[in-house]
Amino acid sequence: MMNGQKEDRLRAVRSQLPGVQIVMGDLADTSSLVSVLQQVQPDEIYNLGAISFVALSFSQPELTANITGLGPLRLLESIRILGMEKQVKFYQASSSEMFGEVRESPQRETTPFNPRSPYAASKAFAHQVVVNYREAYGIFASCGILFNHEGPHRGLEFVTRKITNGVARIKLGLQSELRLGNLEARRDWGFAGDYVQAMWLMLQKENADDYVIATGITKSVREFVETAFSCVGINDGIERYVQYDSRFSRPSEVNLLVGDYGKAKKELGWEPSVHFKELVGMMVENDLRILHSQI
Ligand code: G4F
Repeated sequence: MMNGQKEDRLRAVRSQLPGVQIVMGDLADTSSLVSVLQQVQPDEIYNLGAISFVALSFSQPELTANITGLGPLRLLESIRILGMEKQVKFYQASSSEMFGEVRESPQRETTPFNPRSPYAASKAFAHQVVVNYREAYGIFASCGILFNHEGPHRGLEFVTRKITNGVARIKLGLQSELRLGNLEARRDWGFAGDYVQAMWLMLQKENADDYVIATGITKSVREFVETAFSCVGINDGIERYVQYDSRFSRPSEVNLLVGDYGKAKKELGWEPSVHFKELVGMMVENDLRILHSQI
């Protein structure tokens, strides 16, 4: 099942990569996964499929557990059903949300999980299942514990794109306020393109393992908003345009995330290449370009 925005993003990918073929499967249905794997005979599987919007997981916890938690289990079982354990490499998109109310900072591969949402609890379940299938059945299965990764293709429901789109609209006189929830939450924000490179590097290793992928720098939502406004030359944007709206606050919040990517640097030779200001600027520019083309 896909909403319109996701379909648009998939079409955009396909138009940039003409050789890409889209085959439909459903993480809620093992038989469809078995048939996709049979048809495609993949060397590598990257499971990025999930109900990935944390806020939605509070209103649809069972759906989230089914897709985000059980989906990877179904994929791994499909590999086993088909006897592909030695033929395929599996990547699981684990999430920094699993650290939740953090037990140490910065968070690394050994930091205990303390999830704060049905989404995070589902990701923690999936993560442990992947580790178990690696140990129990010898499947080459690696988890990337990815901190927030952003870019022009980010959905509008996530705070970064909501901000850059809102700021661009305000700059062009198309919008007069930006309604947000908690401005004090801190995240470790990196560029999605860098993080995709890390996923690929994990599956090129000789042995499967788990890696934190992050920038090591944490910024608040407030700092993201200020930086986005400053990109369009507005210095008092928060006071002038931002309104608090309790609808965008969560029943339980993750207050601080900051990752230690030391293991990925040492073992994968990976480092982030895009820094915070550049990332925000790239996203604001992209939204301005899109809006200009629509006016
Ligand atoms: O952009 P967010 O919705 O992303 P969140 O919850 O950090 O999760 C993202 O990153 C995870 C990796 O750590 C992924 F696993 C996950 O799938 C997703 O990609 O919210 C970021 C922060 C939160 O603290 C939220 O409470 O922004 C705060 N926030 C404040 N106002 C808002 C808003 N978030 C949203 N979406 N919308 C608001 O208006």
